[in-house]
Amino acid sequence: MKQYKNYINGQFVESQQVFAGINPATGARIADVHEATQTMVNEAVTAGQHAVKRWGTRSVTDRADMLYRIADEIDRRADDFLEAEMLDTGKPISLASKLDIPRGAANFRIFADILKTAPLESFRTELADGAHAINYAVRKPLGVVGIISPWNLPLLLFTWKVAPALACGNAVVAKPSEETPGTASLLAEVMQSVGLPAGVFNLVHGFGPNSAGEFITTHPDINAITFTGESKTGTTIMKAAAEGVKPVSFELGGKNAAIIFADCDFEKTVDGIARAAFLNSGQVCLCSERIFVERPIYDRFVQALVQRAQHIKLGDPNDPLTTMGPVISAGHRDKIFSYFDLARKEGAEFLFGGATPKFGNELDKGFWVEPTLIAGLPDHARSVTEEIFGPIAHITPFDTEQEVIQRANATAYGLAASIWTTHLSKAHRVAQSMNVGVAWVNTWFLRDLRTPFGGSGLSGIGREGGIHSLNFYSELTNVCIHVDA
Ligand code: NAD
Ligand code: 6OD
Repeated sequence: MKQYKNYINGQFVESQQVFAGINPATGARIADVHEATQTMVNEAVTAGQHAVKRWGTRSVTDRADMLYRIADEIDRRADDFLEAEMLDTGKPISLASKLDIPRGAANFRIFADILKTAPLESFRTELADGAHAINYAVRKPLGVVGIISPWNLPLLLFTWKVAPALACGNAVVAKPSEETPGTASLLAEVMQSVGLPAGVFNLVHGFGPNSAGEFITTHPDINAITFTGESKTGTTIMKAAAEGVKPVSFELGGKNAAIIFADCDFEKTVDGIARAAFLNSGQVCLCSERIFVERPIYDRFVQALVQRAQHIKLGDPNDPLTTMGPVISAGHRDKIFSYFDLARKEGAEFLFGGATPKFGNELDKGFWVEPTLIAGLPDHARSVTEEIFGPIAHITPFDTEQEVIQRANATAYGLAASIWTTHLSKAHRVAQSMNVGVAWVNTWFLRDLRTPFGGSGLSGIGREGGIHSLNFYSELTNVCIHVDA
């Protein structure tokens, strides 16, 4: 049985309280996870406070070199990371080997590059007497940053925050989801083996309320909180952060629209939408749960999308031909099925899926949901407005550009949208009218890590990525120097 321990002040720390790590593909117990106590979280914060005094004053070159070493070590241990990620999530090797693990390393490399090349602003102020002032900004660490991440892209989303926080000279106390502790634990081994000073990276395992999550967010000496997860959890964390007026960065839920115009490149669009609806069993915050198709191609598009869904291969995550894994847990599967029931009650037509696949082997004990496509619901139906976060999408026709912009924007979320058309001006017009953090045209989940990423409304607060991450994870001091005439 794997043992996933806490990593505090450079040491792996066991706990008396242990919970089970489960492989969602089979339901089998795969790990003992050592839950951090309040005392352990306090020790992690104290270690961070001491460590940041040295780490935060190291040169940019030194810190960047350390990040490159971390990236290289993740690459060297890619197979270990792959195994841990697949056991924790059940995601197929075809996905984890292409997306999650390479992005884990890339996050460190890219934020090292960004740190070394990011400009700092400088302004010259002309004064009436002929004198002038020179203003320039300097970047300083915030201190100890609390990082809390979800289970859907565990290594990718954990490192997406750890890397820039360390780049900016902070220490971190970081908690992965209780569902997916594996890759974060390996990352702690990487930090130790590359010689990151003790206390700079602290890992604590546990749950949210009355556990490590709450202990981090309510700790008075945590200087900032960065969180990815459900919008409701964001509300709770924001209340805790209000107590110390702490900066927060929130990447939350979505109910994203895909808009398909009749002039799209049909085959590429069907492929793109099948990916946007079902990648990672629909468990990507950016997935398209609302698909709008211009009426002249609606029937043909539905038929083609159903065909693509039929070709999705659920099964053994280690089989390179498998393209879809299970959902994360029995609880999450039940939530998704409760939405299937709701959709039926609301009058949805199930065009495809809606059930549990049968394998006739150990996978039958896992948490599986077929890719599912529904239609026929009004835009205000609960199953069309609430985030389900599973392999399900609702598809509906539209008639005009203005109508679809209004319908796509009629949501409390504002994370992402995709627009599929070959008409250049329409692409720009519609993309710019979306009330979202990211609008893709003729593609989906194509990431350049220098670009702003985040959401509006229930989808979050702030932007990370590139300079935006550096700005969140640093305190800027403006130095203003008077120069006599
Ligand atoms: P979640 O909110 O249940 O849990 C996320 C993390 O928060 C976990 O580590 C959990 O232990 C912790 N947590 C829970 N309650 C807490 C509390 N009271 N105090 C402190 N920590 C607490 O989310 P999840 O189910 O793990 O992830 C799925 C959700 O994440 C979906 O809503 C999805 O859209 C969202 N998500 C958003 C993005 C984005 O970039 N916008 C990315 C990935 C996932
Ligand atoms: O690609 C990223 O940087 C990112 N934050 C992706 C989020 C995916 C949501 O599940």
